[in-house]
Amino acid sequence: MNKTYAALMLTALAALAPAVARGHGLPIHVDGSSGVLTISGGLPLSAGYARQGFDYHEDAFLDLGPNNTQFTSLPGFQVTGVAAGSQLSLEVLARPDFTDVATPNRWLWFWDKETATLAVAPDDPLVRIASQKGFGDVRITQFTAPTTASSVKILEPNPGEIGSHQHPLLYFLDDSPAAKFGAYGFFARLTSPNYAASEPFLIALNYSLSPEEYDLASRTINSDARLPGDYDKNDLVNGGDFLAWQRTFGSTTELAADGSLNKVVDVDDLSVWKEGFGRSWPATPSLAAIPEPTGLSLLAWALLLMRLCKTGSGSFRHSLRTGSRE
Ligand SMILES: [Ca+2]
Ligand SMILES: [Ca+2]
Repeated sequence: MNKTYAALMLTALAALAPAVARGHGLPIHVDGSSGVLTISGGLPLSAGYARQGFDYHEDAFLDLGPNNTQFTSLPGFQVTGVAAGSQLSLEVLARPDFTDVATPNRWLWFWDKETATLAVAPDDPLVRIASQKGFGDVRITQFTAPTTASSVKILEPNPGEIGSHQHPLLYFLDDSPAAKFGAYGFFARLTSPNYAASEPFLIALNYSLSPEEYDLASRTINSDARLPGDYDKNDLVNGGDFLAWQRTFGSTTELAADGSLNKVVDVDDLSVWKEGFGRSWPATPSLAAIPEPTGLSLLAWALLLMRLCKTGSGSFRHSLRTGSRE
C-alpha cells in the first residue's frame, strides 16, 4: 500500500465515523460449515441473476468525503463456520445486459436516479474495491475488464474475527467529474482455496437513492443480467422455465418467475418467457440439436402444458422431467 493510498484510507475512515455511529448496515453473512460458502442476510432478489443483494440498509449511502470522493465500507461481512486463517476473496463477475445485446458484458452497472432506468453512466465512472488490510484492490468500470485482477482477498479471519461484523473493504466511487446519483452495482461471489465458491450476489452502492428507488434499482439490475424468461437460472430459456412459472403462478413470495418485476407471478411473465424462448448464454451451437418447440408451435405447446398441469397431473410433470410417457 503506498502512502497516498494509506492516507486516503485513514482520512476516509475518520470521515466515516459519523455514518458508523448511525449503524453498520446489513452485513453479508458467510457460512462455510457445509463446505460451500453460503451467503445470506441480503435483500431477496429472486427475479434475476442473483438471489440476494447488498446493502439496502438506509445507512448504506455512499458518503461525501474529503476531496469529493464518495466511499463506503458497507456492506460488511460476518463470517462463520470457516477455519481461522482461511483465505476469502471477493471475485467480481461480468454479465451481459440482456436488454441491450449491442453492449459488451457489463462489469459495473448503473441505475440512473434521474431517469429511473438502467443506463450507461456518463464519464465511465470507476469503482475501486480496496482491501483495508492491504491485500490489494479491484478497479471496475462499466464495460472493460479490470486492469487489476478481478478478485481481491478480503479476509484471513483470526479467531476473534469469526462471527463478528467486519468491514474489510472500502468502496470508492471516482467523482471526477462528479458522479451522477443512482445505484452503482456489480455482481460478485466469494471464493476460497478451502471452500466451494458462493453463489453470485449483487452489491449495489446507493448514491442518494430513497429505499424505494434502491429497491427498484437493485431488482432492475438483477433482472437485466438474466436472460428474459430464464426462471430457473440456468442461462437457457426452455420448458423448464415454463414449469417454474406454472408452479408458482399467482405467488407474491416466490418470485423467481416474475419476469415483469411487478412482484406477482402472472400472465405477463408468460409473455416474457415466450419472447425469450430458445435463447441461451453463452450461445452454443450444440443447443440446436436439442429438440424444442419453436415458432408457431410455441404458444400451443405452452397452452397444452398449462391445461395439463392445471388438471393436477403429477405424472405428466414427471414424464416431462424424465422424457417418458405414462
Ligand atoms: Ca432456464
Ligand atoms: Ca409478474
